[in-house]
Amino acid sequence: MKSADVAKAGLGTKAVHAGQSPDPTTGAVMTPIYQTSTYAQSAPGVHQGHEYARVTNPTRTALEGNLAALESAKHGICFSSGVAATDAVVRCLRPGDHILASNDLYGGTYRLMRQVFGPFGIESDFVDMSDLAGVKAAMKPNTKLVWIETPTNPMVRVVDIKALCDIAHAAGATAAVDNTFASPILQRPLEWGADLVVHSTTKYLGGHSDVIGGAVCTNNEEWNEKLRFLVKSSGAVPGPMDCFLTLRGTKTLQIRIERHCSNAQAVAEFLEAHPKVGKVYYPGLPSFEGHELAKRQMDGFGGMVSFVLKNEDMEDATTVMSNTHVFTLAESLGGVESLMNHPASMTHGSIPAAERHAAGLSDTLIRLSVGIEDVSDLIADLKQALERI
Ligand code: P1T
Repeated sequence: MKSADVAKAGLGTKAVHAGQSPDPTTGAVMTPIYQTSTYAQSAPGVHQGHEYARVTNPTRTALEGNLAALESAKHGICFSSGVAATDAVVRCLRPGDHILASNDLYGGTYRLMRQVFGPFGIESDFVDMSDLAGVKAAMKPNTKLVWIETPTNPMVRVVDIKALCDIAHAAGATAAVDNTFASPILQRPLEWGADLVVHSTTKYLGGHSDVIGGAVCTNNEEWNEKLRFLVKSSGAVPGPMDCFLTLRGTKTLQIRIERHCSNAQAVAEFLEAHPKVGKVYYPGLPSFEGHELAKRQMDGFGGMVSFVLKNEDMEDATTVMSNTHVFTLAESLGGVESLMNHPASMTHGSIPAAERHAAGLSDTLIRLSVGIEDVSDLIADLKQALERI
């Protein structure tokens, strides 16, 4: 497709075509894996757009164009992991700057901000971003970055992107949204005023649990330049094979997300009706606090469901987590296969228990990444595991 036509097309079409066209030398329909570290120059400085593969690689360039199109962005910048993408954004701050972040967020993001950047003089505070007055009160004169996750990891809370971006901008801060849980099919934060969208492409974008990657998308020229400078200078780049796998993943993103959403809705409804289950966290449940906001801000409710048992007993929770056969107990999310995770000991173990508890994250919370299998098999699997307690 011509790029002008792709720009006007729907998200499903963009997912398949944006950033790519048949290879001009061979006609290959799929973007080749340009497995090279460097590019020939016919005279010093005379080349075909690529000099050295840390800086650019055609497979990565195709992926960057694809992700930018999906996020309504001019620029996409790819990194070797989601954490590397976050690292690059935070690295653009200076000692003495302050980050205000969500208190319900990926544990690795907390660890990076506090334990890696704290010693370099970058302060960070973590607050409940559904409390807009609390967010305003927590802003400091040196707040340079407001870090938003929605839906949050692991409690799938939905927070108001536009209202939070307005608060950030009124204070002259940059608003970044980690859009990993929603994917651009369900939510495009730049359209709500965010300056930066960050992804762990390891998750829904890659979609098959076979690659680690990250990306930042932006319409802001200054941020694009800063991040590209870091790509070149710090070098946390994905390899061409990883970019190819991610690009192959995004082609089916829209249909996978549809199935993730419908399966997750059914799983959440099953859990909510189950006598042994306590609170179920899923934006698609009318009983869930963020449901109305999710209806306005998102085009679907996503594939992530968390829950606690009614008795909040750790031994019982362990029994459930150790006895599923379709859900695999593992870190990560967003792949075609269903995963189950225990945030307190796995993905969020680096957040001190007191802070986890203050944010409402129970030690017995179980997080599900609902895959695209037959939903009857998923529900039967959870049912038999719950029957063991
Ligand atoms: O794993 P990596 O690609 O580096 O992505 C980090 C990351 C960033 N943002 C969010 C919202 C995430 O959930 C993650 C990674 N999360 C997990 C591995 C997990 O199981 O929650």
